[in-house]
Amino acid sequence: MKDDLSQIISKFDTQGSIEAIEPFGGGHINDSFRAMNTRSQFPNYFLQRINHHVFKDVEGMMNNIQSVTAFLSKKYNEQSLDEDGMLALQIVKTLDGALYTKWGDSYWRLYLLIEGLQSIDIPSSADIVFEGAKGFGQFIADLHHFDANSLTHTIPYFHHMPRRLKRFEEVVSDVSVDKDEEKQAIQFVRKVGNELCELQRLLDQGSLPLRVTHNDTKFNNILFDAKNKARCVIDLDTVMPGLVHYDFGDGVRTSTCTSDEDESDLDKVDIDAEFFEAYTSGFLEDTRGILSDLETQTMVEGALMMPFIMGVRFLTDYFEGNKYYKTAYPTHNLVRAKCQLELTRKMLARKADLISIVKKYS
Ligand code: ADP
Ligand code: GN1
Ligand code: MG
Repeated sequence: MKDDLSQIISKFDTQGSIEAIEPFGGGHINDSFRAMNTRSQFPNYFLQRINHHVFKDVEGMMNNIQSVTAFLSKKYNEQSLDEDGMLALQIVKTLDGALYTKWGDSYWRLYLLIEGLQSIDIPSSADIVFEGAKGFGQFIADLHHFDANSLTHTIPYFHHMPRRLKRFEEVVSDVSVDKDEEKQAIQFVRKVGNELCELQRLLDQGSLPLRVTHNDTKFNNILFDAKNKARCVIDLDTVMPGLVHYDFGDGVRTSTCTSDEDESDLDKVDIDAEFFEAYTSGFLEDTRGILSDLETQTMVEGALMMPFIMGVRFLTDYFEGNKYYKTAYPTHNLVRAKCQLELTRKMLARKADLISIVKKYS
């Protein structure tokens, strides 16, 4: 593998000489590596194997990322020489000028490693939540004038709740459900599923606009500097037309929950109201001016739908034999699903409070 990695990186237009390539980052989908230069005047790099079972149109996805990062770079360069300003990811092309390379059966891409910035898995303060949310909101506002129709749908129907439920039912009908915890999770999905399809109904009837959204605003998909300012939105594989609610909701799911995504003790899973307020105020800071009344009025639907859709997706993958997500143990997806469904349940119980918090900042 080490030799392969050196050979793979040699296909890209790098500067200096790479001395070490080490695994880096812990997402559920791609495999990431940090490639360090021997000489400090040259950049370090971030190498990724793209999961082409998940992202079937690698070319389309890389074209999306290239056009979005080029648009953002131009904007940020023109804006000011502000040292604390936002940065855009920068793709390093291959020696042939391509956006990725193929090695055996796998696909690889390279970015510049952004020095001095780091991701935060679980924020430790409301200030950090605010800053991250502000960064994700700014990403949407900065892409407000980018033509959403020019983007490929890198995963078709990614957040289409009714289709996710349909697939879930197909998979469940093919397996034997033995354990009580499995039965309870299925029951809960069936109980609230229809209610949580509200955003798709509004989208289908043309009441909500499609925007350029990130669609995977897990809190560790934004990098922070040493002063805890959010500086760069990363993991752009799913940037495509979507609802603003998805980006609001996934950030809420991953930064305002009192537990990890895969907490097995469900008593520890809840929403932290102070963090929710911080996320809401940060997210709306730059988006407030561009959103319609209905978008803000229905924003909480995103916060409810995102943990739910994750619960459904984890549970589906569990019953399908853990094919999609990386897992650490056989019931990992079941544990993740139960945690996300519990978060949904607790949030549904506090829906009215969450709506009034959003109203306060709208
Ligand atoms: P995944 O799809 O596996 O979540 P990411 O693209 O989010 O992959 O990268 C994994 C982690 O690597 C991120 O959470 C972040 O800590 C780090 N990272 C990603 N891109 C860069 C970059 N260009 N510079 C520095 N760190 C990065
Ligand atoms: C995956 O790649 P990563 O870990 O940032 C997934 C998201 C889920 C997330 C759950 C393409 O994101 O949709 O929210 O896991 N990405 C894809 O942790 O399916
Ligand atoms: Mg990520």
